[in-house]
Amino acid sequence: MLRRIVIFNAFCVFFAASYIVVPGPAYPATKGEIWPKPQQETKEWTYYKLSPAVFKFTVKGKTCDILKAAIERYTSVLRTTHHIAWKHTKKTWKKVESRSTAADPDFKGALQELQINLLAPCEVYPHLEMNEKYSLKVSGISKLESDSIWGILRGMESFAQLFYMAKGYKDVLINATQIVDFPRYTYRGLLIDTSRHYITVANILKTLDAMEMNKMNVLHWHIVDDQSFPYQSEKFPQLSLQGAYDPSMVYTKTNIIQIVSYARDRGIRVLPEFDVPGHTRSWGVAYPSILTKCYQYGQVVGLGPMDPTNNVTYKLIGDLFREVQERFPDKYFHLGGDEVAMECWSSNPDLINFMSEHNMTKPSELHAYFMTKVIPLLGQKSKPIVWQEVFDEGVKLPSDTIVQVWKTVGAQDMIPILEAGHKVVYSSSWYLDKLDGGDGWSKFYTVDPRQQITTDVLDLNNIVGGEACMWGEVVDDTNLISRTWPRASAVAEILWRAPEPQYSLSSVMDITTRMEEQVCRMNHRGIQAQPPNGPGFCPIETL
Ligand code: CP6
Repeated sequence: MLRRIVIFNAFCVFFAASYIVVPGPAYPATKGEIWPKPQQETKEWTYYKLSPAVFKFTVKGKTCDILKAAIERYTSVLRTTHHIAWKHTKKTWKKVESRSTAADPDFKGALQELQINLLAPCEVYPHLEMNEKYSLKVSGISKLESDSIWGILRGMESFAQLFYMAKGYKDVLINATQIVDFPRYTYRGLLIDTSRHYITVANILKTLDAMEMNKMNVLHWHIVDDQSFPYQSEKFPQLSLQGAYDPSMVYTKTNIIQIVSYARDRGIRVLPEFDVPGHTRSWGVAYPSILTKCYQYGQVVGLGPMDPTNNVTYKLIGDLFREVQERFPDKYFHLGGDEVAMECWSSNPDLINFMSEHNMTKPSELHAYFMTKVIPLLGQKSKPIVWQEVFDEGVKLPSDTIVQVWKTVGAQDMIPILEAGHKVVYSSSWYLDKLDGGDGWSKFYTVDPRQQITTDVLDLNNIVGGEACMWGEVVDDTNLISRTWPRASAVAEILWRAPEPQYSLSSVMDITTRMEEQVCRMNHRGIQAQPPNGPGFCPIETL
């Protein structure tokens, strides 16, 4: 429905302008609009100008390195904000042109400062239960307040997005505004896959910049897979020396520390995934003995998933994971567990023997056996996240395990998992790597994981959020950013905003216009997001 409306958008604008007399949104509703949409926002006509020589951020409450870095970052964003102009509807242009700042009684002069009042000491790292709520009041002396550094970061992004350029004015403007804002879901993730193609550190950092602009808070780093092993291990250097595409196409300890710290500064968790026991061919270049030999007609025809009967497998996994846990401070660790080639397991005579010795009748019991041995290797330091197969195959999971639903069957797959009391992350509808021939973001926008479940016996709060997945088979440095953005922005907004019971024509037009502004903004802040809505333009106003 939404999609059809977007295609017809141009016609609708025409009709609305020509024939239907609607009061229309009060100016400047289409500019300085925040993406993702805040929970509560009121804007007044009164406005200020940004004068970089006058304006300053001031710290009224607690401070810490994260806040200091954010002030530096947003000071520089505001310094370049004068480049941002925004495409207005004809109506809006006219209205603005008829005003002149000097004579305008609504113009209140230069914005003096933003007082930042952080009410509690900073936490060291962002985490699943982090508080991202903030309140923001823009007036001559503006105030941003939060109980948490993470809320302050979200509020600073919103503040930066409130500035706009209006035709006929040479100044960057901001309206008097009051916002109280917090996310609907606490887990708003983006998956990147650095195994199918190597992604440079610079591009991962750029991805984190874009995530911050869209208030996403989890980078799910699917770091290794069948095709390459770019994680450089100190304990097992051969893994990447032999398993990476090239010994130079790796993530060193220094790289990872930089990425984790850059993410932390932006309130983003970095969740490592080491997918086991499937998707592990690259591990076997250096360590073939940990993989299962697959048989056909009595002959070994290749290597398959990890060998669940070999103690060396668990020793290597345990030692490697302890090292990974030192580099990634997040409390969760993604163990994968998806798409295990069980036919290889059931072709191997040694595994067939092992199964009968252990009274197993199906290879999925081997999968359960494997996961049951691997999960305790995480120890106390991290809790597991697994792909949905691990749950589907009957593995007894610790109750604090998060299950990630990805199969295209979709939302109803969440029901048994919720019934078992697990937290769920939903991804089924959000595969960014698949192109559907169109601009594609509106298809992502229509999905709300919680609204798809109609039974009321479940604790829907256990749907902790969702994740847009950028699998890497056909994605490398050349297209990562433009294929991810702005479609991931649609997911980011769905996971943040309050849902509308029904998206009306005017709300769809509003979303479309706001999306256009967000893309323009991302482009001006160095993110090469694709055009979201077909023909249009994103002007740079040279002053
Ligand atoms: N790689 C890994 C993938 C996928 C999965 N795991 C995948 C498969 C099919 C679709 C999307 C993603 N490319 N390691 C499954 C989670 Cl449609």
